[in-house]
Amino acid sequence: MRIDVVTLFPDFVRACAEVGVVGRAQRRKLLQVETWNPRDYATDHYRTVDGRTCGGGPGMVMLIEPLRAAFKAMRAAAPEPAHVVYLSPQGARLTQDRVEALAKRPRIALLCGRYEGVDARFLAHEVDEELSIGDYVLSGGELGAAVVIDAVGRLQDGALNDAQSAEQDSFSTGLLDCPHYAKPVSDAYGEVPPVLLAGDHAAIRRWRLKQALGRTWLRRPDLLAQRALDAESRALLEEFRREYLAAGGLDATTDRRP
Ligand code: 9WO
Repeated sequence: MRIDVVTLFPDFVRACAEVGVVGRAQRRKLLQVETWNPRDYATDHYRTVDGRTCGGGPGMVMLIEPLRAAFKAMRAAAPEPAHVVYLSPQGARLTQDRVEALAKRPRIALLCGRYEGVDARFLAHEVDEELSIGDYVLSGGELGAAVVIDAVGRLQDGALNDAQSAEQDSFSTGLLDCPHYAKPVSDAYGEVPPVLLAGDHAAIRRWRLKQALGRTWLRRPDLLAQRALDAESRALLEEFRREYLAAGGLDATTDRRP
Protein backbone atom coordinates (compact mmCIF):
# COMPACT_ATOMS: atom_id res chain seq x y z
CA MET A 1 0.00 0.00 0.00
CA ARG A 2 0.92 3.63 -0.32
CA ILE A 3 0.97 6.16 2.55
CA ASP A 4 1.33 9.86 1.77
CA VAL A 5 2.14 12.14 4.69
CA VAL A 6 1.55 15.89 4.55
CA THR A 7 3.83 17.41 7.18
CA LEU A 8 6.07 20.36 8.00
CA PHE A 9 8.60 17.79 9.34
CA PRO A 10 9.04 15.22 6.54
CA ASP A 11 12.52 14.13 7.71
CA PHE A 12 11.16 13.08 11.09
CA VAL A 13 8.30 11.04 9.61
CA ARG A 14 10.59 9.37 7.05
CA ALA A 15 13.14 8.48 9.74
CA CYS A 16 10.38 6.86 11.84
CA ALA A 17 9.26 4.78 8.84
CA GLU A 18 12.76 3.56 7.93
CA VAL A 19 13.45 1.41 11.00
CA GLY A 20 12.64 -2.20 11.85
CA VAL A 21 9.82 -4.23 10.33
CA VAL A 22 8.27 -1.19 8.63
CA GLY A 23 11.58 -0.06 7.09
CA ARG A 24 12.03 -3.57 5.74
CA ALA A 25 8.45 -3.54 4.35
CA GLN A 26 9.41 -0.38 2.40
CA ARG A 27 12.62 -1.95 1.08
CA ARG A 28 10.58 -5.02 0.03
CA LYS A 29 8.17 -2.69 -1.85
CA LEU A 30 5.23 -3.85 0.29
CA LEU A 31 4.83 -0.30 1.57
CA GLN A 32 5.55 3.07 -0.03
CA VAL A 33 5.78 6.14 2.23
CA GLU A 34 5.92 9.58 0.56
CA THR A 35 6.04 12.97 2.25
CA TRP A 36 4.74 16.36 1.16
CA ASN A 37 5.80 19.60 2.86
CA PRO A 38 3.22 22.42 2.63
CA ARG A 39 6.13 24.89 2.95
CA ASP A 40 7.31 23.77 -0.51
CA TYR A 41 3.92 24.92 -1.86
CA ALA A 42 3.80 28.33 -0.17
CA THR A 43 4.10 31.05 -2.81
CA ASP A 44 5.13 34.15 -0.82
CA HIS A 45 8.71 35.30 -0.19
CA TYR A 46 8.71 33.95 3.40
CA ARG A 47 7.06 30.63 2.42
CA THR A 48 4.36 31.26 5.02
CA VAL A 49 2.30 28.23 6.11
CA ASP A 50 0.53 29.70 9.17
CA GLY A 51 -1.72 32.65 9.92
CA ARG A 52 -3.24 34.35 12.96
CA THR A 53 -6.34 32.71 14.33
CA CYS A 54 -9.54 34.59 13.37
CA GLY A 55 -11.31 35.95 16.42
CA GLY A 56 -8.04 36.73 18.13
CA GLY A 57 -6.15 35.06 20.91
CA PRO A 58 -2.75 33.43 20.95
CA GLY A 59 -1.45 30.99 18.40
CA MET A 60 -1.44 30.31 14.70
CA VAL A 61 -3.47 28.14 12.32
CA MET A 62 -2.21 26.24 9.25
CA LEU A 63 -3.29 28.14 6.13
CA ILE A 64 -5.58 26.62 3.48
CA GLU A 65 -3.57 27.72 0.42
CA PRO A 66 -0.25 25.86 0.91
CA LEU A 67 -2.13 22.78 2.15
CA ARG A 68 -4.46 22.82 -0.88
CA ALA A 69 -1.48 22.99 -3.27
CA ALA A 70 0.37 20.23 -1.38
CA PHE A 71 -2.76 18.04 -1.47
CA LYS A 72 -3.25 18.67 -5.18
CA ALA A 73 0.30 17.48 -5.89
CA MET A 74 -0.07 14.57 -3.45
CA ARG A 75 -3.35 13.34 -4.97
CA ALA A 76 -1.95 13.64 -8.51
CA ALA A 77 1.19 11.61 -7.69
CA ALA A 78 -0.67 8.28 -7.95
CA PRO A 79 -3.92 7.19 -9.63
CA GLU A 80 -5.67 5.62 -6.58
CA PRO A 81 -7.92 7.85 -4.48
CA ALA A 82 -6.42 8.52 -1.03
CA HIS A 83 -8.40 7.99 2.19
CA VAL A 84 -7.35 11.08 4.18
CA VAL A 85 -6.76 10.88 7.94
CA TYR A 86 -6.15 13.90 10.21
CA LEU A 87 -4.33 13.15 13.49
CA SER A 88 -5.67 15.15 16.43
CA PRO A 89 -6.80 14.78 20.04
CA GLN A 90 -10.37 15.42 18.79
CA GLY A 91 -10.34 12.26 16.66
CA ALA A 92 -11.84 8.83 17.29
CA ARG A 93 -9.45 6.59 19.24
CA LEU A 94 -7.08 4.51 17.09
CA THR A 95 -7.73 0.83 17.84
CA GLN A 96 -6.39 -2.39 16.31
CA ASP A 97 -9.72 -2.75 14.43
CA ARG A 98 -9.25 0.72 12.85
CA VAL A 99 -5.60 -0.12 12.08
CA GLU A 100 -6.73 -3.30 10.29
CA ALA A 101 -9.31 -1.37 8.25
CA LEU A 102 -6.68 1.21 7.18
CA ALA A 103 -4.19 -1.56 6.34
CA LYS A 104 -6.62 -3.04 3.78
CA ARG A 105 -6.80 0.20 1.77
CA PRO A 106 -4.54 0.64 -1.27
CA ARG A 107 -3.73 4.22 -0.30
CA ILE A 108 -4.09 6.49 2.73
CA ALA A 109 -2.90 10.05 3.36
CA LEU A 110 -1.98 11.35 6.82
CA LEU A 111 -2.35 15.07 7.52
CA CYS A 112 -0.18 16.34 10.38
CA GLY A 113 -1.20 19.58 12.03
CA ARG A 114 1.14 21.97 13.85
CA TYR A 115 0.49 25.14 15.84
CA GLU A 116 -3.18 25.24 16.96
CA GLY A 117 -4.21 23.03 14.06
CA VAL A 118 -5.52 23.27 10.50
CA ASP A 119 -8.14 25.73 9.21
CA ALA A 120 -11.49 23.99 9.85
CA ARG A 121 -12.67 24.60 6.25
CA PHE A 122 -9.74 22.61 4.87
CA LEU A 123 -10.51 19.72 7.22
CA ALA A 124 -14.21 19.77 6.24
CA HIS A 125 -13.35 19.51 2.52
CA GLU A 126 -10.33 17.23 2.42
CA VAL A 127 -10.41 14.90 5.46
CA ASP A 128 -12.31 11.58 5.56
CA GLU A 129 -11.50 10.48 9.12
CA GLU A 130 -10.04 12.14 12.24
CA LEU A 131 -8.05 9.85 14.56
CA SER A 132 -6.40 10.21 17.97
CA ILE A 133 -3.69 7.91 19.32
CA GLY A 134 -4.60 8.76 22.92
CA ASP A 135 -5.93 11.37 25.33
CA TYR A 136 -2.95 13.72 25.49
CA VAL A 137 -1.82 16.77 23.56
CA LEU A 138 1.34 16.63 21.46
CA SER A 139 3.03 19.52 19.67
CA GLY A 140 1.88 18.18 16.30
CA GLY A 141 0.36 15.24 14.45
CA GLU A 142 3.67 13.69 13.31
CA LEU A 143 4.03 11.22 16.20
CA GLY A 144 0.44 10.11 15.57
CA ALA A 145 1.24 9.61 11.88
CA ALA A 146 4.35 7.60 12.81
CA VAL A 147 2.18 5.37 15.03
CA VAL A 148 -0.32 4.80 12.20
CA ILE A 149 2.48 4.04 9.71
CA ASP A 150 4.05 1.53 12.10
CA ALA A 151 0.79 -0.23 13.08
CA VAL A 152 -0.48 -0.34 9.45
CA GLY A 153 2.89 -1.05 7.81
CA ARG A 154 3.61 -4.17 9.84
CA LEU A 155 0.26 -5.67 8.72
CA GLN A 156 1.16 -5.57 5.01
CA ASP A 157 1.34 -9.09 3.55
CA GLY A 158 4.92 -10.35 3.86
CA ALA A 159 6.11 -7.70 6.33
CA LEU A 160 6.19 -10.08 9.31
CA ASN A 161 7.96 -13.42 9.49
CA ASP A 162 6.17 -16.52 10.91
CA ALA A 163 7.36 -15.88 14.47
CA GLN A 164 6.04 -12.30 14.38
CA SER A 165 2.83 -13.28 12.57
CA ALA A 166 -0.04 -10.88 13.20
CA GLU A 167 -2.21 -13.81 14.41
CA GLN A 168 0.02 -13.89 17.49
CA ASP A 169 -0.57 -10.23 18.30
CA SER A 170 -1.98 -9.38 21.66
CA PHE A 171 -5.04 -7.67 20.21
CA SER A 172 -5.81 -10.20 17.46
CA THR A 173 -7.45 -12.35 20.18
CA GLY A 174 -8.93 -9.40 22.06
CA LEU A 175 -6.71 -10.38 25.02
CA LEU A 176 -3.47 -9.03 26.42
CA ASP A 177 -0.31 -10.99 25.68
CA CYS A 178 1.01 -13.71 28.01
CA PRO A 179 4.46 -13.33 29.68
CA HIS A 180 7.53 -14.45 27.70
CA TYR A 181 10.76 -16.07 28.92
CA ALA A 182 14.18 -16.93 27.45
CA LYS A 183 17.23 -18.73 28.87
CA PRO A 184 18.75 -19.02 31.42
CA VAL A 185 16.09 -21.24 33.00
CA SER A 186 17.32 -20.25 36.44
CA ASP A 187 18.36 -16.68 37.23
CA ALA A 188 18.78 -14.53 40.34
CA TYR A 189 15.54 -12.82 39.18
CA GLY A 190 13.63 -16.13 39.18
CA GLU A 191 12.82 -19.35 37.34
CA VAL A 192 11.15 -20.02 33.98
CA PRO A 193 7.73 -21.64 34.66
CA PRO A 194 8.36 -25.44 34.41
CA VAL A 195 5.41 -26.05 32.03
CA LEU A 196 7.32 -24.09 29.33
CA LEU A 197 10.27 -26.54 29.59
CA ALA A 198 8.45 -29.90 29.61
CA GLY A 199 7.64 -30.05 25.87
CA ASP A 200 3.89 -30.69 26.30
CA HIS A 201 2.62 -28.30 23.61
CA ALA A 202 -1.07 -28.62 24.53
CA ALA A 203 -0.21 -27.77 28.16
CA ILE A 204 1.92 -24.82 26.99
CA ARG A 205 -0.94 -23.49 24.86
CA ARG A 206 -3.34 -23.77 27.82
CA TRP A 207 -0.85 -22.05 30.17
CA ARG A 208 -0.36 -19.15 27.75
CA LEU A 209 -4.11 -18.74 27.20
CA LYS A 210 -4.68 -18.84 30.97
CA GLN A 211 -2.03 -16.14 31.54
CA ALA A 212 -3.49 -14.00 28.75
CA LEU A 213 -6.98 -14.32 30.25
CA GLY A 214 -5.72 -13.66 33.78
CA ARG A 215 -3.73 -10.57 32.84
CA THR A 216 -6.63 -9.18 30.84
CA TRP A 217 -8.92 -9.75 33.85
CA LEU A 218 -6.44 -7.99 36.17
CA ARG A 219 -5.34 -5.12 33.97
CA ARG A 220 -8.03 -4.55 31.32
CA PRO A 221 -11.37 -5.91 32.54
CA ASP A 222 -13.00 -3.62 29.92
CA LEU A 223 -11.53 -5.84 27.17
CA LEU A 224 -12.91 -9.03 28.77
CA ALA A 225 -16.38 -7.52 29.06
CA GLN A 226 -16.42 -7.04 25.25
CA ARG A 227 -15.66 -10.67 24.54
CA ALA A 228 -17.69 -13.88 24.95
CA LEU A 229 -15.46 -16.61 26.42
CA ASP A 230 -15.78 -20.24 25.36
CA ALA A 231 -16.01 -23.04 27.97
CA GLU A 232 -12.24 -23.68 28.00
CA SER A 233 -11.42 -19.99 28.49
CA ARG A 234 -14.01 -19.63 31.27
CA ALA A 235 -12.48 -22.63 33.08
CA LEU A 236 -8.90 -21.35 32.63
CA LEU A 237 -9.83 -17.87 33.88
CA GLU A 238 -11.59 -19.43 36.90
CA GLU A 239 -8.39 -21.41 37.64
CA PHE A 240 -6.29 -18.23 37.31
CA ARG A 241 -8.58 -16.31 39.68
CA ARG A 242 -8.53 -19.10 42.28
CA GLU A 243 -4.72 -19.33 42.22
CA TYR A 244 -4.34 -15.55 42.20
CA LEU A 245 -6.57 -15.10 45.23
CA ALA A 246 -4.94 -18.06 47.03
CA ALA A 247 -1.51 -16.43 46.45
CA GLY A 248 -2.83 -13.25 48.07
CA GLY A 249 -3.21 -11.28 44.85
CA LEU A 250 0.25 -10.86 43.36
CA ASP A 251 0.91 -8.93 40.16
CA ALA A 252 2.02 -11.15 37.27
CA THR A 253 4.99 -8.94 36.34
CA THR A 254 6.31 -7.80 39.69
CA ASP A 255 5.06 -10.59 42.00
CA ARG A 256 3.95 -7.77 44.26
CA ARG A 257 0.50 -6.80 45.45
CA PRO A 258 -1.00 -4.44 42.82
C1 9WO B 1 -2.26 23.84 20.73
C2 9WO B 1 -2.64 24.98 21.40
C3 9WO B 1 -1.92 26.07 21.89
C4 9WO B 1 -2.62 27.11 22.52
C5 9WO B 1 -4.01 27.05 22.65
C6 9WO B 1 -4.70 25.94 22.15
C7 9WO B 1 -4.01 24.93 21.53
N1 9WO B 1 -4.45 23.80 20.99
C8 9WO B 1 -3.40 23.17 20.48
C9 9WO B 1 -3.54 21.93 19.78
O1 9WO B 1 -4.45 21.15 20.07
N2 9WO B 1 -2.65 21.72 18.80
C10 9WO B 1 -2.72 20.52 18.02
C11 9WO B 1 -1.31 20.02 17.85
C12 9WO B 1 -3.36 20.79 16.69
C13 9WO B 1 -3.39 19.51 15.87
C14 9WO B 1 -2.01 18.88 15.79
N3 9WO B 1 -1.46 18.79 17.10
C15 9WO B 1 -1.62 17.67 17.82
C16 9WO B 1 -2.02 16.43 17.37
N4 9WO B 1 -1.42 17.58 19.12
N5 9WO B 1 -1.71 16.35 19.54
C17 9WO B 1 -2.08 15.62 18.49
C18 9WO B 1 -2.49 14.27 18.60
C19 9WO B 1 -2.68 13.51 17.45
C20 9WO B 1 -3.12 12.22 17.59
N6 9WO B 1 -3.37 11.69 18.80
C21 9WO B 1 -3.17 12.41 19.92
C22 9WO B 1 -2.75 13.71 19.84
